[in-house]
Amino acid sequence: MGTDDDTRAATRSVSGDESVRLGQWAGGIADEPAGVPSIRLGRRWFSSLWLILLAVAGLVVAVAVAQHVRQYEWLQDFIERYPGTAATRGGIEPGLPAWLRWSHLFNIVFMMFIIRAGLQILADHPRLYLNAGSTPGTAWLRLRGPIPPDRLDPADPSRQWTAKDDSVSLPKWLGIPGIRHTIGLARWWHFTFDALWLINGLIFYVLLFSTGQWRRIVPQSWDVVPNAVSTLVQYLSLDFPANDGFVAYNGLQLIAYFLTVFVFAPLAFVTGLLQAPAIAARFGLGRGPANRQVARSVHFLVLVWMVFFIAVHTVMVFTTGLIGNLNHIVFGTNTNSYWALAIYLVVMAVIVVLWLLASPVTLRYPRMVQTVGRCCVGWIKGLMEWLHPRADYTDNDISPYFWANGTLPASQEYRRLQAGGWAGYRLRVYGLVENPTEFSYRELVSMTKHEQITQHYCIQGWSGIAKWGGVRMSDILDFVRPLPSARWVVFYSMADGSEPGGGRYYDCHKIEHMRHPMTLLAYEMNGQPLAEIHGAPLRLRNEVELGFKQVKWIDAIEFVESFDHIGKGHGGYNEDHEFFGYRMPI
Ligand SMILES: Nc1nc2c(c(=O)[nH]1)N[C@H]1C(S)=C(S)[C@@H](COP(=O)(O)O)O[C@H]1N2
Ligand SMILES: [Mo]
Repeated sequence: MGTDDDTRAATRSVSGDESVRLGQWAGGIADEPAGVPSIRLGRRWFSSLWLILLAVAGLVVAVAVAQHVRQYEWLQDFIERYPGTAATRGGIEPGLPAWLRWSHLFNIVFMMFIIRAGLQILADHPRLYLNAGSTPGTAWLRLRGPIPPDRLDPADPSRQWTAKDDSVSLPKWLGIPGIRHTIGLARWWHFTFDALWLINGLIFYVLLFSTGQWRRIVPQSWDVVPNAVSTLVQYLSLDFPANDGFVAYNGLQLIAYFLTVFVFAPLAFVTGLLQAPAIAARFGLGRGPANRQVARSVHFLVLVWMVFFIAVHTVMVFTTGLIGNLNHIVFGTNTNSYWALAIYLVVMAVIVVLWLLASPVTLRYPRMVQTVGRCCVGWIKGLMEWLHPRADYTDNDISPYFWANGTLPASQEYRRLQAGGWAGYRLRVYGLVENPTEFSYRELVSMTKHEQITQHYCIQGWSGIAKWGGVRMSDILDFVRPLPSARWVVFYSMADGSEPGGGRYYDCHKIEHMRHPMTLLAYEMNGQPLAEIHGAPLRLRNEVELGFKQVKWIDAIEFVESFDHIGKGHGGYNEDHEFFGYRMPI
């Protein structure tokens, strides 16, 4: 094979205008719009539109029933006894303080970006499961039709249905930035605004409890339940209870706010983290009830609640005295000024403009989105890279099907080596090492073999558990002896990345990770020689990082001080071309 400089030159490609263009993006992948979500009941799939129909029908029936029963005296007695808002509620200053009103405004803006980018992330693997292996055919929700069953045979690599084939696009006004397989960009939006939302939430919690305002949204006695039932009946019978929101919330509001602030918001945070390879590998949460696919499903259900909450909340603001309500949230006073409406309309106009700008700006300036995102949250992700993985899976956990991803090697050279049973294969290890070495396949296989059962976490959302067998990177390091100046380890693939002319696939890893006993150059998967689709003859396992960093079809390994001069200098092929981050423990 070629020289070191050849390998590097092959990863380089021209930059210049880097805007995302449909038709060229992600290797010219054709558009595949998301469908309306469908939900599986047993063996049949139902469009979620039925849920909307059911909800409307249910609401109409509920109104009829509520209006009917409201004529009964026992119910009128009940409502009189529990009017909706508990009478004895001391300790709350009436009105909403300024910090609360600002926090509410920031929350709207942050959540708008979080939700839209979150949908884009879902669209990159548009199926939700409960099992850790993301087994085809076991999804409970999906945004597109079934996977073509004739494309699930790993022995037929060029016809394999990859996770990338499975991704779908969203309308640009809905997802950020809408186009298919833009998860790298969507994640910067999602995580950056997550961080802002968490800071906002933390300040909100602290001020809530230090000012006594918590009493507004934390139920303090069980009479909140009958009061909530009473409120619900009053609303449904279309004879609304008095809006006393300036002073205290009714039972239904109290429960809804409490759940949103103290149950669903923390749940969103926890289920987000549970999807991270570093967290799951550290705390052994990869299988069982907290596995990534359950976390992803619950994360999605939190989104459904949030959207439902926002919709109902907005309808109630409009139908229970709009001007008064707007005065509460804009000025914090119990007044009826039209200025509140004017300010509300201006703020909403700004929000609409931000909404409409998000996708076009992202598509036009993707590198800026990556850079800003990396500054805001890259370093937080970097902290998680210090977690140590552990493997506590058993053979029983191994996934029956393991999704595949990536662009297969296309060179004659690869075919020749493959046909020769890898007899001619050489792994070149070079760069900042005392002892640059070429390892033959035979030599690698004759070194001490290690096996581990671990879980793979693709950035797109799927996961899978497999047993990997191979050589520890630490053994390779002992052999080649890195120099103190070596800080990064670059894995070059024999395969190109997805972009035509984009050059060789590669990725950089921290040298600290290479010493970990679970960092492996794997040549076996589930007790069999590695299949072509999964990276034969050699692929990397670094158990704290996402799937795209596990370079397949490894050609060479280079030790460097910095990766600025490699490819476009962002730390890997997908970092260069799809604007991923190079620190990806989450
Ligand atoms: N050379 C190369 N390695 C690659 C890729 C690729 O496109 N080219 N894709 C990565 C991605 S995105 C994932 S999720 C894993 C998938 O590994 P698998 O096909 O064995 O599941 O390989 C990674 N390694
Ligand atoms: Mo991936």
